Amino acid sequence: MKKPVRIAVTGAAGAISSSLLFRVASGEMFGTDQPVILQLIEMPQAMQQLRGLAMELEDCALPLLHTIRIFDNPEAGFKNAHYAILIGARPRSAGMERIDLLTANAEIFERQGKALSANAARDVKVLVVGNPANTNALIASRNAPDLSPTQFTALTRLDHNRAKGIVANHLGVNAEEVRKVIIWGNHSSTQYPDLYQSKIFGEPVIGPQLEETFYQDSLIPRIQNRGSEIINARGHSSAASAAQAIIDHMRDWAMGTAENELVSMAIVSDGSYGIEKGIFYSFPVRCRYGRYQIVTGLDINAFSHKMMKASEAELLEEKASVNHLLPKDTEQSHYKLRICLRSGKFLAADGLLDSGDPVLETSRLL
Ligand code: NAX
Repeated sequence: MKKPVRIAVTGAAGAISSSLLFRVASGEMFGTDQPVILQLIEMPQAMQQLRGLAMELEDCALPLLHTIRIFDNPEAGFKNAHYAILIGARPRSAGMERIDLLTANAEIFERQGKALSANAARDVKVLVVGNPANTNALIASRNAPDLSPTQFTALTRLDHNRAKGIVANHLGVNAEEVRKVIIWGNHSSTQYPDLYQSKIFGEPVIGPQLEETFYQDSLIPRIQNRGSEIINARGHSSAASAAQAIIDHMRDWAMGTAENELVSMAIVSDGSYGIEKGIFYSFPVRCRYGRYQIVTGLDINAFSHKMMKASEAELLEEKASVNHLLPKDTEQSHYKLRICLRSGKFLAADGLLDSGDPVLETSRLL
């Protein structure tokens, strides 16, 4: 039996976490031979509810669940964590402007970034789910001077999975057959679901299987607005599908992407595809050995370029509105990734990449 890994989860009593934790403790994230220690973090007023959830977990008598601990603060909750899943965030309330939402969340993620930096395992892998996820990841990362920016990611896998699922359903194929879908940019309605690189049974999706005007005029807005479509239909935001996306994101990051496939992760931009450095932007990546690399050299047409830039513009605007909360002393580490991180060179050179996809040569640790 392996040594247990410590998984910290914030917003642990909430809807997404309630779908997630039982599956993590059953081995769906890191495998059925990997015991887990769950470090569950909530607001002080939600501790009673969290205690109830912890009791239910205990009552499952799951063989892989080594320990459950509950915390009302991130400093103790992140202690020695190998993985940190940051779901808890301030929801938008009536009359709240977008800037108020950004600022309210900035305070939460500033504290959590500092707490991770001071307390988590040195190789912690962080996934930010709480919205606005990309900018929350930026704030956490900029407030974590003792960790690498590449240890922080934000969730766009739900958008990625949505695109795959919707296309598969539309064309009557299994979702697994829809390969190389990409989500570029922000986890918001400016995200760009790119199917120009996608293949089904080795054939391009756009053109032979899906008419381009239908893709641009109907399918893209449908994927971009899927979150609202779900809220309108069920009265609550996505929970089970978000949990699935979290499992997929963390599993692939830790254990590698499937053969001949890529996935979408929001990560700190290193300037690839002309995207401004230092923002958290969703790119196509491949993971190996617990690290990720951007898939580079893809053909970007004029339509894609315009869509990618629109989402970048939104992220730059979000960054500008929280700029005063981003410490200056971590700015350089977010702009000079290529200098501080080299592990990908080994990865690209070791001959284990299994397809002709070009990958970034100098990549990142983790
Ligand atoms: P819930 O309101 O059900 O749960 C959130 C929980 O977080 C609550 O129990 C709350 O007490 C807790 N919380 C709030 N601030 C906290 C803090 N500072 N420390 C610890 N816990 C804290 O929301 P849920 O449906 O679980 O969604 C959580 C977040 O995920 C929201 O921000 C939501 O917008 C975001 N989502 C992001 C997605 C993505 O793809 N990136 C998709 C799903 C989801 O919409």
